[in-house]
Formats: sequence, C-alpha cells, structure tokens
Amino acid sequence: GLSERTLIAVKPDGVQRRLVGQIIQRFEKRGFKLVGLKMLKAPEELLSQHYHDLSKKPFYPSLLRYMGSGPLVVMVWEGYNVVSTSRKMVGDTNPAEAPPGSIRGDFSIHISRNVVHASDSLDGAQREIQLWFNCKELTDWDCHDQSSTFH
Ligand code: YYY
Ligand code: MG
Repeated sequence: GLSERTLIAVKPDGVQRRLVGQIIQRFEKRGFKLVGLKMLKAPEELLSQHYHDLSKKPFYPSLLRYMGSGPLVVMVWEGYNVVSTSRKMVGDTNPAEAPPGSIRGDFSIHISRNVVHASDSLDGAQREIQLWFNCKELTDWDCHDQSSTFH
C-alpha cells in the first residue's frame, strides 16, 4: 500500500566513500518519503540478528566483520511498493550483475563491498525496521505531493 516501508542502510564502505548523500538523493528523487534515519556503529549482536538467515554461509564471519567495521547509516523509507522498487534501485547482490543505473551497479564492483542494504520482502522489512528502530524514532509526516493524489 501507500504506507509500505522498507529498511535501507548505507554500509561502512558507502559511508567511508562519502556516498550517503547520493544514496539518499536517489530515494528522494524517486518520490519516497524518509521516515527514519540514524548513524551508528552496529554491535555484533544486532548484526547477527539482522543476518540471522545467513549464519551458516561461508562468508558470514567476514560479512559481520565488514558490517561492524565502521558506522552505518540506517534509514526507513516509505511509499507505494517501496520494498520491491528499492530492491530494483539497489540492484543485484553481486555488483557484477547489478545493472548500470542501480546503486550497486554505479558504485561497486565486488559482492563483499556492495555499499547498501535493502530489505528483500514485506515481512523482512517489518522485521528489520523493528530490529533497528524504536517506534519513537520513526516520524510520520504529511506528504503534499503526487502520492496524496494516487487513486
Ligand atoms: O539482500 P542482499 O544484500 O542483496 O544479499 P543477501 O543474500 O541477503 O546477502 C547479504 C550480504 O551478504 C550481501 O549484500 C553481501 C554479502 N554476501 C557475500 O559477501 N557473499 C555472497 N556470496 C553473498 C552475499
Ligand atoms: Mg538480504
């Protein structure tokens, strides 16, 4: 629906490379609404919950090391079909497969440093938003633009 939400995070490599502004700009330009935003160095416990479904994968230990190596910028974006559309904006997990024009396709080359996270389903988004944000950290606001004229 119109108020669908997803979790987007700029990973430590994206922060290091000063890509935060450009990534935010893509979601704003597309027309989505920012309802939560914070920077933090994620504790290992939080990262292990975030990636719990990958805990048996060979790359899991290095994934957690990378994700904990520096600050993340974690965001909640809202709008029509945002989960699916933001996955397309982010591009394939492996940047080599991510089309030019997508965030990963424009800013990254290797799967181990793919700049950004996006929830992959409605259920996943709900779970991740609850994991990373307290509901008081999410701000609803009126959007006086195209979305209020959707029918
Ligand atoms: O959702 P997405 O980030 O696109 O991919 P996931 O399959 O959830 O994997 C999470 C994360 O793990 C991915 O963004 C990079 C890393 N990773 C990896 O380093 N090597 C792989 N073969 C698969 C994933
Ligand atoms: Mg994923």
